[in-house]
This record gives sequence, C-alpha cells and structure tokens, in this order.
Amino acid sequence: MSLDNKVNENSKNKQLEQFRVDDKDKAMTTNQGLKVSEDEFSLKAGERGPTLLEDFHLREKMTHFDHERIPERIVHARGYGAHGVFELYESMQDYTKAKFLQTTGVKTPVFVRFSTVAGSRGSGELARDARGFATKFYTEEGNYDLVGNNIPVFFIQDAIKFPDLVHALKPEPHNEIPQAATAHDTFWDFIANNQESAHMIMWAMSDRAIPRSFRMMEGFGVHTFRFINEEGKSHFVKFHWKPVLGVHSVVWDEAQKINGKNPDFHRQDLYEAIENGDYPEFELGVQLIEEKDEFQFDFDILDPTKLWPEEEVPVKIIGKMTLNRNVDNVFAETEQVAFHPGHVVPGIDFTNDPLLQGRLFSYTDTQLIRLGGPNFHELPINRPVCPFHNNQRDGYGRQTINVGQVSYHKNSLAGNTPTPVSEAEGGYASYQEKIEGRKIRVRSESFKDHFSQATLFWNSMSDLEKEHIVNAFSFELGKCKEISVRQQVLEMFAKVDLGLANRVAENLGLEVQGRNVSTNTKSSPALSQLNTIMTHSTRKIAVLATDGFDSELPAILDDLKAKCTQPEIVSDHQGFIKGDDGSKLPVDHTFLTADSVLFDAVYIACAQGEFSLYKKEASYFLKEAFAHYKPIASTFSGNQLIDELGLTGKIGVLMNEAGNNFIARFIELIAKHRFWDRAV
Ligand code: HDD
Repeated sequence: MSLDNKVNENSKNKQLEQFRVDDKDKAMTTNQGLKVSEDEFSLKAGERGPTLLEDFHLREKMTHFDHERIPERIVHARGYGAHGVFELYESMQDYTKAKFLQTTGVKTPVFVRFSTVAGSRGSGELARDARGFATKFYTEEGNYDLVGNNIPVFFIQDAIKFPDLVHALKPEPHNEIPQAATAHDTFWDFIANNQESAHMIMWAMSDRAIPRSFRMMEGFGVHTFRFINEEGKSHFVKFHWKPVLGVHSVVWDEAQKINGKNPDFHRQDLYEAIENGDYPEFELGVQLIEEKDEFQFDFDILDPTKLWPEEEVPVKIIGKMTLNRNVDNVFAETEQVAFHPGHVVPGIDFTNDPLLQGRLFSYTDTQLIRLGGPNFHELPINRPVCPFHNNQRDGYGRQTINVGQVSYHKNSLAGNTPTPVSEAEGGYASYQEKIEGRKIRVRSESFKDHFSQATLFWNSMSDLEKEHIVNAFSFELGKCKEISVRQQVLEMFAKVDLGLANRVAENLGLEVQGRNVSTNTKSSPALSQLNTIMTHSTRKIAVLATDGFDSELPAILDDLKAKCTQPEIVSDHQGFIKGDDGSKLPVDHTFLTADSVLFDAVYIACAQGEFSLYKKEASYFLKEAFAHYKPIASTFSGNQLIDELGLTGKIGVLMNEAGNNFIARFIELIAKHRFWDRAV
C-alpha cells in the first residue's frame, strides 16, 4: 500500500491554492450561481410598499450575514497567524523517528498562531498576559501541533483545575469587568488559594508578559514530551522556540498607552514585517533527558509548573522556522485553524503530566462547538498535506465524497481497506510505558514544592527586572478591592522572597506577616532578558521633521533603511515637507496619528520657531520616549531642542556633531533597545 507523501516547503500553499477564490472583475451571483441584477434594493410590492418574502436574494444575503460569527475561543481568542517553513539543521534520528526531524535541510511547511490568553477577540494586544505560540507542522506523516506559550511553566498542575483558573481570570461574571486583565479580585483570590501558580505568576508579573513584538518572544512547549527513536528508545524532551531578534519587552506605561493608540500593535507588527520581507525567525531547541535520569532532579520532570534550567539541561538548537507569508483571509485561516497537543506523529509521544493528559481531551472537544461539528479537519487550513483515509463519515459540513459501499473495518468487500499499517510502515504506536497503580484522586508528593523555582526565577532577575516585577504586583494588587485578597497574596509571595513581598507591601500600605520558606539560592542567567540577543534590525524610528529640514536628512533616511531599520517621518502636517534646499519628503504620520509609544527610537531632524505646534508636539514626543528609556538622536538643527529639554549628555541621547560617525553610533544605541540606567 503506497501513499504519496512527498512534502516540500510549498506543499501547503499549493494545497490552499485550490480553495482560493478571487471575486475581482467577476459578475455577482447568488450562492447558487444565479447572476444578480440588483444588489441595493429589496423586492417590494410597489415603490413604497412592503418587502416580499419571495426575495430569495435578500433572504440568502441576510441569512448568511446573520450566521457570519462563530464562538470565539474560550481562551486565546485574540490571535494572529502566519505561514512559514521549518528547516532542520541537525538530525534528531538518534532520539526520534519523526520524519521531519531526520534529514538536515528538509523543509516542512508550518502555520503559527500567536495569541493573548484572557481577552476577547477584539481586545487590546498589549495586555499583561501570557502569549500563546501554537505551531502546526504539515509533515509527510500528518499534522504535528506544538501548542505552547511564551512562558515555560503553567499556573496549575492538573487539567481538572483549568475551568476554575479560566473562570477566575476572565472578567468577573456579575459585571463583566475587567477586559483582558488579571488585575482584579477573582484572579488573585484564585492565585492565593491555589499556590501551585506561584512560579508562573512570577513570569506573568515580569516583562515577559508585555512583549515588544510576537517576533521578539520565546515559545515553549511547556510539558515534558517523549521522543521515540527507531529502536523504540524513549527520551524526555522539552521544546523551545528562540527568536533570532532576541527577547524584548515594552514598559508597562507604554503597554497601557499602546492599547489605546493601537490595539492592533502586535498583529500589525507581524503583518508588516512579513510584507516588508523582514521574515520573523525562531530557532527550535530541545532539552533532552534520558529515561534513566527521570528522577535525578530536585523537581519532578512531569510537573508543568517546573522548567529545566538551561544551565543544567542545555538547549540543543536543531532547526529554524521562518514566517514568510501572511494569510489571505484571517477568518478562513487564522480563526478556523484548530490546534491540538494530541496531533502527533510517530516518534513523538506524551508523558503522564496530568495537565497534558487533560489537554488531550479538551482541544477536539472545543473545536466541535467552535467550528460546528466533527469535520473541521477538512477546512483548508487544517487539512494535512499527506493523504488521509479512514471509515469516519458524514456530520455537519462534510466535504469529502467518499466513494464505494464500505465504511467499516474489518471488511472483505474492499479487501479490508483502508487498513492499519505496521509501525515499520509508519503506523503510530504508543510508547509502551509500564503503568501500574490504584485509581486515586491525589497530587503526587513530588509535585508539592510550589516555591523553589519561583524563587529561582526571582534570583535570576537583574535589579531592574525585579523592580518591574514589584511594580507589576503593586499595580495588579492595587486594583483588587478586597484587602484580604491583597494580604493573602503578600503572604504567598513572602514564601518566594520576603524582600519582594515587603517591597510590594510597602506600596500597598500593608505589612507582611509571613516568613520566607524558599531556601533556594540558585539562579539561572538564561532567565534574564538582559542576557538576550541585542540587535537594531527591523526597529522602528520616528523621524520628527517639518518644513525647513536639514539637507542631510534624505541621506540619513537612506542610511537608516540600508541598515535594516524603519525610519518613518512624523510631522505637524500630512503630505510633503520641504527642505532648506527645496527638496521634498513624504510624511508618514502626524503627531495626531502617531505617538512615541509606537516606535523604538526617535530622531529629531529639526527644531522650529519658539511657539510652533511642531515644537510643542515634538517636545512632548521626545520627553515621553526619554521616559520610556528609548534611544534618541538629533541632526544639527535638532540639537537645539534636545538642549532645551535638558537631555544633552544623557545616556542613550546622541547629538549630531561633525565627524562623530553618527549613523553607526545611532544604530548601536538602537540595538541596545532601552537605556534602563537613565535617571528619569
Ligand atoms: Fe490551552 C487554546 C496553550 C493548557 C484548553 N491553549 C490554546 C491555545 C494555546 C494554548 C496556544 C491557542 C491555540 C490557537 O491559537 O488556536 N494551553 C496552552 C498551554 C497550556 C494550556 C501552553 C499549558 C501548558 N489548555 C490548557 C489546559 C486546557 C486547555 C489545561 C484544558 C484542559 N486551550 C484549551 C482550549 C483551547 C486552548 C479550551 C481554546 C481554543 C482552542 O483550544 O482551540 O481547548
């Protein structure tokens, strides 16, 4: 029995091509193909008369419209996706027989959806929240889904608590407030009363929860999975996505402002990067533990609230994913894509992590209600690129026309086909782990330490990152109305680090009663964002300029573009600005339509008259960028304004003086991302 499973990086795109329809330049028809002669007026009895029930065109158009919406995802409702390709650098054949991980250079098509967790489909994207990072690999052996987050651990240890967690973090049911925010009583009440959440909370209060871009965050498979090789040998494995641009965040004040100025900030960033050819890249890493070493760690490797410190278990980089194509239609692709951690291929298997085990039920179940029935695998975005055959039939929206009389196994009428195939022929066989035990509802003793790794995370942060965490706790708890909730959370985090709890308590005007219980003094440098990759590449620069700009400006813009940054002119009027020498430059934004929080750096290209609107707006723009620690640079005529604002000589502020190798130095500043030591 041979199936033509040849897959290359274009396989998915080619498959999708059969479903694309371009309506441009076509005659309008009903869904039945009938040409329409009038689409503005319903059929009436007389010019001013009632509309007739007979109007099938009105009825069809209206009915379709009335049914356009589907239920949003219960979590991760707000998301954005893109197509790409995964290329293997290093063969994993010693560890797994998964075909897409065997031969270096092999390219597998992928689709990725990034998301926030708590908010509704229309919520702002800069919420303090974990980000979903779900990848579908369209392999020759079927779809493999890696459904992860940008935080390597989870709030709870057992899936049975997931509905409770989500009820607590969503807007409170009596008034549906607040949207896309955990800063409210029910969430923190849940945390204090379910203390296995301590570790993930530390991540959620850190800068990881307010990423600068989907392109600048890590992804984690979270659970421990298994790799199984050709000999049937198992290794435990954790998956990591490492962004080539490094891990970067915005500051909280910025995040809140971006949500108002541009709630689509992250999706727009992703969309535009791909349209510009600045393809987002993520390297895939694996941490591997041999079966015999399962119990060699001071945590249980099946506990999803624990990470494997990279210093103890190194991350082996095995390939790279490049996102290189935006979707054609967000609903058809991004909204209808159906991920499931249970979509695996031979060579990848599960462990007994109780959170993972419950997820294996939940995802198909949710697609049934969300996508309206059991045939969601037939939707173009969800179809495997290899053939699929079985005896499943019928159901809402069935598209496949299965020919023949047989739809059961075993049979003689179709020669007992479709037939299961042996492992040697690619049939999936579960790892034969030996299991013995009583039926009990308990938490394993080995899952009971909730604080050591929360403390590890705290110990690994720089002073600056610690300050951000203290501020985040103070903000979130400050929004809780019940003092008892605030107090319980303080007592809980006193167990992580008494200093942390005391600093938050001071901001809240409370006192900590408890004691530090975690004695962990270890730290893991890999956890600090200060140790990430620094690059200027693809950063957005606001160029503040108006009429009368210096003649050097066009050349500087060209230089910045050549260095792979994105300079955009912000001015006091739309259209064009005119330079001293009569040259013209197109304006991208005005102070009305742009704001410093939407840029990574500012370049002030000219000052202007003492009382001009330009000067007033440019001054505000610069001061805000400075307060958010961003790099600032100026031309000769911009120097004056920098001076007037008292920014001369401040760290991360570069004034253009003859012969100072200006562009190269500005690029260096942009690569530093932020100047945290700046006294604001
Ligand atoms: Fe989940 C969606 C990631 C625990 C149940 N989850 C969803 C998505 C991501 C994750 C990225 C969005 C996929 C997309 O873009 O369409 N979920 C995680 C991670 C978890 C996790 C990393 C812990 C390690 N999830 C988890 C548990 C359950 C669920 C314990 C239930 C038992 N998750 C769901 C869901 C969703 C979902 C309700 C909503 C929409 C969907 O599945 O397709 O089934």
